[in-house]
Amino acid sequence: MKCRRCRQPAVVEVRRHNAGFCAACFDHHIKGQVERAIHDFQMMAHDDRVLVAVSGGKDSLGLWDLLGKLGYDADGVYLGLGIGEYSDESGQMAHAFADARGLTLHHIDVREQHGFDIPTGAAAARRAPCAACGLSKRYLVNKVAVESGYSVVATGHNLDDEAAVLFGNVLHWDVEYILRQGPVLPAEPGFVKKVKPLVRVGEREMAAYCVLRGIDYIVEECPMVEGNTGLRYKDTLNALENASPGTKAAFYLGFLDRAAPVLRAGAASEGPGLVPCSECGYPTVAPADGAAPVCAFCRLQTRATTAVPAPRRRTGGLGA
Ligand code: Q46
Ligand code: ZN
Repeated sequence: MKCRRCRQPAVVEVRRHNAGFCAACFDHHIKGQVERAIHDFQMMAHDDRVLVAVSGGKDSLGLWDLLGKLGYDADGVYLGLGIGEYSDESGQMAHAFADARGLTLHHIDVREQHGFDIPTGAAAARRAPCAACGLSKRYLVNKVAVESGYSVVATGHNLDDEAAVLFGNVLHWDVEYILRQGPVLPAEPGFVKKVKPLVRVGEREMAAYCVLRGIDYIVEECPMVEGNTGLRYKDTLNALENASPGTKAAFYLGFLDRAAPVLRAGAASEGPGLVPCSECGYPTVAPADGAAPVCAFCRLQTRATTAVPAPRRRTGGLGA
């Protein structure tokens, strides 16, 4: 197979585009997809201060690399979730990437700073680990962004991730989530703008991008992902994609282009009113019963720390 752009031998095949690329032209292709997403959805400008949520995986490290190449002023934030060796290794990957390039990486150790880690905290609070983890990540990354003056938070959600989430939301007709699903969440008081510049790039493409760029990333999945329904949706979409390349992009990008505007036009314009959390001051939904408002993270932290035994010794050596 020859490179679509320069006719040299191809090293990567992108079936969705029915094309092969040599290493240099693949790099050009991925950069173009990210630039197009940033432009089409008005994600950020060159005078924005961008904070990349870095997990040590291919998507977030590849994204950080791409934003730098595209000339954006982007720092990173890594959250130590306390998920055993997975966290130790992913933290090392994130720090090695930042150190090699002289980039700024904020490091938040959830246990040291908030008194619980995800496995024990989720169990103590009787929450599914991924639910406790997801809400902690959203809260803590936003907190770092607000407190350090960033104007945009960028996450490494790719086309496969977003298509799987949309698929799940459609299967259950979770209209509220469908209305909020998009590559940009605008800023609101207490919340920094959130963007997903990889929505036009598939998971395999990001892995190939990192390999060709020599970016070391953690290949192992988080051990807590097992049983996560999102994985089943990804498997189903992969089967459809294998039979008919381009299905995922048609589903998700078609939703953004044609379905989302119609749904939003027909939706009630106002979301629930937000009030400051009585414990941390960040916005949260006002309780209907008139009780003191407490945000989901503060509730989780209280329940997790009340029942958690003495802190476990950390095995990694990644201080702030
Ligand atoms: S890190 Fe956290 Fe993921 Fe692990 S516990 Fe679940 S949500 S699977 S991206
Ligand atoms: Zn709070």
